[in-house]
Formats: sequence, C-alpha cells, structure tokens
Amino acid sequence: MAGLLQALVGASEKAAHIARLCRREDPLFQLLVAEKTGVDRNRRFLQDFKTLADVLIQEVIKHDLGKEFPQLQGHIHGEESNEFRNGQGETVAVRVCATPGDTAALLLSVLEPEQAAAELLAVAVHRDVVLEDAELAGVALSIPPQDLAIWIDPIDSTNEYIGGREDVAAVDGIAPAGLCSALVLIGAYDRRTGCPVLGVINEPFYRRDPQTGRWQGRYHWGVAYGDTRFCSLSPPPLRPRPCVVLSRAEGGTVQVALGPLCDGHLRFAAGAGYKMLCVILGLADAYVLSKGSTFAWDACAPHAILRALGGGMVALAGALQARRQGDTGPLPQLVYNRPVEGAVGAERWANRGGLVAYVHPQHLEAVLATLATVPGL
Ligand code: 2IP
Ligand code: CA
Repeated sequence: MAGLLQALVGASEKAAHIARLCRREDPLFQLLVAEKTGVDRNRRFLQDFKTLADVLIQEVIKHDLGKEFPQLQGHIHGEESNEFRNGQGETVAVRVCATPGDTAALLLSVLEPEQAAAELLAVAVHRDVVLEDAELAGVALSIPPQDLAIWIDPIDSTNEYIGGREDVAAVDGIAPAGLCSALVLIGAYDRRTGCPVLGVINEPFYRRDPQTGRWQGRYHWGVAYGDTRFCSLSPPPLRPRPCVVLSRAEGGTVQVALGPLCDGHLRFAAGAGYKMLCVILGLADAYVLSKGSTFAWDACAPHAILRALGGGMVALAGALQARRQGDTGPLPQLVYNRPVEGAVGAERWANRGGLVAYVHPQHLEAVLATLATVPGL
C-alpha cells in the first residue's frame, strides 16, 4: 500500500500549491490582505477568506484521498467544518464538485462578486499532481487503509500565513516567525489504537526560487507501522545539551527552568507544526509546551515522522506525574482517536496535558527531570 503514502504526499502538494496561489494571484491575495489590514473585513463574506482557503484545502485533501481510498471515507477529519455562510446569510457546504466549472460556481456563491478568485481556486482544486520522487515511489507498504483514519491541518500557523513576513531572520536555522512557519500537515493513525503511523509535512514557503522569484516548497514524510520505519530524513545526531524550542506564548516558569539545561539554547518559534518540524530536522532537540493549545490535527503528522525517526510525543502533564511517582518505564505516547471527555467543539481534540516532542529519548528524560523539580507544573 505504498499508494496511500504517495497519495498523502500528492494531496499535500496540491494543498501547498493552493496556499501559494492565494498569496501569488492578485484577486486572491487582495482578499487575504483585506483580512490582515481589517479593511473591508467581513463586508463581503460573513466569514473570512483565510477560513475559506483553509476549508477548501481541507476539502480537496478529503476529496482526493476519499476518491482513491474509499475505505477512508468518513474517517478523514480536519480542523475546519465545511459549512460556510455567504454574504446573504445562506449556508454553503464547500466541497469539490464533478467539474472545475461546478466548483467555481459553488465557490462563487460564497465569494460573490469575486469571479476571478473563484475560477483560479477551482482550477487549482482540479489540477492533477504528478510526483517525481523515486525514493517515495520505491516505498512498499502493506497497511490496510480500512484500519486507518486521517487528521488534516490544511494550513498550520494561519496567523503567519496571513502576515506573510519574509524578513524574519532565523536563529541557528529556526525562524522565530514568518511565512516559512505556515505548513500543511496530513497524518494517518490507526483507528483502533490511535497510534500515528504515516505523516507528511509540507512546507509551501520553503524558499524563493532564485531564478523565478516564486516560492518553492518541499515535503517530508515518515512511516512507523509495527516494526516498519521509513523516513525521508535521517535521525539527527545526538547533541550532549538539548536545544529546546518553545512557543512565544510559553510561560516564564518553563523558560526559566529550561534555561540552564539548554545552556542558552532556548529558541522561540510560531506554529505548533513548525516547532515539531524543527525537532524532526534536528534544529531543536525538543519542543516543550505546558498548555493544551495544540490539537490532534497539529500533532498527528509530525508525531508519525518523529516515531519513524525513533522519537515520539508525550503529554507533558502525564509524563511529569509518572516520573514524580518514580515510574521510570516507557511513557504513553499521544493518541489521536480519543476525544477529551465532556469537551465540545475543537476542545474535544485538544492535547490537554501539553506535550514534549523529541527524537532522542535521552532528551525527553533530561527535559522531564528538569521540569519535575518545578512546583506548579
Ligand atoms: C495553531 C498554530 C499556532 C500554535 C497553536 C496551533 O494552529 O500552530 O501558532 O500556537 O498551538 O493550534 P503557537 O504559535 O503559540 O505554538 P492554527 O494556525 O492552525 O490555528
Ligand atoms: Ca493548526
């Protein structure tokens, strides 16, 4: 079933193309800008264009995967609902129609009078993606699709996507903010166990092509199923002192506690997926988050890749409790099939106990040993 991994990568490439298109083509970009500046905001649509781009990308991924793998239909989940309200207050279910013309007409019912924008999007939605990736083509897997379900984050770090900053200087390879932290995340997990098994992270804004000046993307994938491990990347080398990446919104307690462990190598970045990617790429050794501000769709794909590299992702609160109680055994990994009891809406899928993402278990243990001494965590 190498086909499913390739289909996830193909879907992420189409999604990344749409994300780039919305910033490149004027009729679409103006709608994004209206968003950013607040000018005209919500005058034309009752929801924002950013949300439409997100919903549309999610529906394209859902449509393409469901078509190729009917066993997945009804098991492809995402951050967004596809119900959209147009300027007349009518509810429109955004979806991929049979032809580009039909899709354009449906999009126009939300975007009216932006005909050019609706048409540009419809063409991108119906475009065929051809992958030229010999390594990926050579991956042979036998995972029954009917055992899997999918989490999609169509655009993670939407704030940075809208802001579109290109001038943020990276610190040791980690961008503190900016367009490059906007990612497409598609992860597959085992329906029964909730364990993440396939992950794709697409970076639509990896770099500008020096010749054309256009944005170029790149993607990474990983497989962790049973004893099978495949990854487009190699595990980063083990550094003696971990570099830890945190949200800019992370509390002072965590920052102060981790400072000495990192010996000054504490970094800050936007985007949950981007911070996980930094760990995957070895730019950081751990991503620590003390709050429940990430969701299943943020974590599933990066988590599968971390597992493919020999690492993982655990809930911070549960891990600290285990270590404080003297439990030195393996820690339970985050799972993706269990909603938070009693929660409603997006909160059902929040990673409530915070998280630690890592490649090398030694770094996980060093972080936990440090934070376990901090009262109140
Ligand atoms: C967000 C986004 C934010 C992140 C938050 C995610 O997803 O990645 O940047 O917060 O946890 O849920 P932070 O940047 O503080 O890590 P989205 O952009 O898809 O809402
Ligand atoms: Ca997200």
